[in-house]
Amino acid sequence: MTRFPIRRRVLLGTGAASLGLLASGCDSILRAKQTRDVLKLGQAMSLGVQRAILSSQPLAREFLSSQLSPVFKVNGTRDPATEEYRALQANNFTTYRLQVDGLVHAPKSFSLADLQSILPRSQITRHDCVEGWSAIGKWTGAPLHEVLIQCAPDRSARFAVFQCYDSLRASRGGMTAYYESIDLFDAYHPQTLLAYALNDAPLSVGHGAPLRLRVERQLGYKQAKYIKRITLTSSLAGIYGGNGGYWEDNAGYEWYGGI
Ligand SMILES: Nc1nc2c(c(=O)[nH]1)N[C@H]1C(S)=C(S)[C@@H](COP(=O)(O)O)O[C@H]1N2
Ligand SMILES: [Mo]
Repeated sequence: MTRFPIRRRVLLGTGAASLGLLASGCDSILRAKQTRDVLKLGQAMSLGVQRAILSSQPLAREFLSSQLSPVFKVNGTRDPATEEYRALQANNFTTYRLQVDGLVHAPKSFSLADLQSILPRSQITRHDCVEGWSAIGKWTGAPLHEVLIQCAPDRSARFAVFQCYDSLRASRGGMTAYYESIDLFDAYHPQTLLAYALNDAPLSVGHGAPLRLRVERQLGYKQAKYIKRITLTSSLAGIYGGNGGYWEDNAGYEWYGGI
């Protein structure tokens, strides 16, 4: 969690330094040359900054189709079984809408067809559940960053919070919605998908139909199934138990479920 503000400061610092240099030119030819040099320097610097960031943001390992698990276990909720969910199922999710809101300038809702019209990404990765099992599967979906940029996130946004259709038992008794959250570094990671297919078939109800998260450098419980809504926020305080997820609130799991 402390990583985020530090990286942010580095980026802001670089921008400010380039602007300072740009403002210092005098005669126009000299200024043009300086501008070019500064732009080059800016490019070199941002490449350096990008490298610094990406070096701790590696891609999760990808596998070959020959390595796919013959069976991908279903875990946690197998069927949200609410009236709301049944209604979506009844028409094969054609009335499903993913709501994106919060700290965005253009809140939007997306049908499955909208999401499928975004250039998809497929990847074969290993899912690791804290309960001690793993499975290799091929996921296909819309890169989350492509969806978020359509909604013009505000600069103050730091987290993406995923609200799901299913509810589970709360540690204090009663039921509570499944939800999860990730920071915007993971949200913009190239392998982070809003997945609608597993092993080239539409997601089954067991695996989270119609839409589930794949955030490949984190553990199974972060892979929210049955996504209903994504809200960008600046803080996780005040959302359900305030710890950023169902398991974080109810069983003390780590918010950053790194593998
Ligand atoms: N909405 C929702 N998402 C969820 C869960 C859940 O119960 N509800 N379980 C989590 C856990 S602990 C795991 S291991 C994976 C299981 O995904 P799978 O059923 O596709 O194997 O989903 C995660 N996402
Ligand atoms: Mo899990």
